[in-house]
Amino acid sequence: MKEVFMGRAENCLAAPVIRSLKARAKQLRRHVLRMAERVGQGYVGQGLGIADLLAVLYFHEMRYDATRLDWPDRDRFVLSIGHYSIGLYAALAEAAILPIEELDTYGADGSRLEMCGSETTPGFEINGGSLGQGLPQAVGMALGVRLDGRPARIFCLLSDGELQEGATWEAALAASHYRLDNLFAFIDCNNQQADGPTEKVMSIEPVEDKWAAFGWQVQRIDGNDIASILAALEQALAAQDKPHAMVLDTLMGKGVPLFEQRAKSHFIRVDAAEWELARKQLEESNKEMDKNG
Ligand SMILES: Cc1ncc(C[n+]2csc(CCOP(=O)(O)OP(=O)(O)O)c2C)c(N)n1
Ligand SMILES: [Mg+2]
Repeated sequence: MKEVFMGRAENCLAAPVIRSLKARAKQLRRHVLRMAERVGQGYVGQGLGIADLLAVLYFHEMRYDATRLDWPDRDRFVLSIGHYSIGLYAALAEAAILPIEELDTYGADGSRLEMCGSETTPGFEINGGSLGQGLPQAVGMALGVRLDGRPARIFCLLSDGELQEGATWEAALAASHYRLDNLFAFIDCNNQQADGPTEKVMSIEPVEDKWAAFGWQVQRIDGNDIASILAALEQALAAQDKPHAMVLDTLMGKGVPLFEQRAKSHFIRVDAAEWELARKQLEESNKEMDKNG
């Protein structure tokens, strides 16, 4: 096992890089299904929807040491949306930060893998649960590592629902004021939140214009397309003096049509008989994605 994951191949858009990241994303999705199946429920749609971004960050871009999680120069992944933890557990297990077998304890009493993750879990930088708290903390970290003269970057994942939280925008203002170009915010625009489609609950569009008006470098991409994520990261890394926002259009439940088509997919309960179909559908769509390069 490689101790320090230094990230970034020379030519990041090379076909072998994309192929291997797709294989990682596939594996993350398998872990997500396995975790949720044991408890029969969970934030499955979010885990499946964000697998492509997590594959790129954990297996291409971020620098970290799986054996030394407090390495001061590590890149930080800040999960603002604690309920997306199922996806992060999958990535941490693939990255050898958590034992793979521990995934079987997801959501169980006494487990370190709570449905809404917290910093007592190895690899978690902050506590999750209260929406709108992640970006403010990520701003503090970005400022802190810069003041310490460290090369670390901060990658923060937030949701479209969190754009309805005032604290998110206060943090956005501060980040551009301090020209935090070591800060990368990924906004998962799955157009879903607990009470239904985001556009119906409280519209947040036009999202890019809002981040641009707050002084951020902005891109909007298909968040389920690994090549697009890689290309957007390249552009963000080349842009200086501004924090970077990447607006990701993603599909909740990506890869499992049974879940993609659920009207209310924020927290899903799945009948015991449906899991086999879900697993089958994931393998079929994995094959389809392979065929499409
Ligand atoms: C401050 C705060 N307000 C309300 C909640 C309850 N809550 C939990 S998840 C959620 C939906 C947020 O939207 P989003 O993260 O986009 O949901 P998803 O895409 O996962 O369905 C809400 C309102 C919370 N956890 N924290
Ligand atoms: Mg959402």
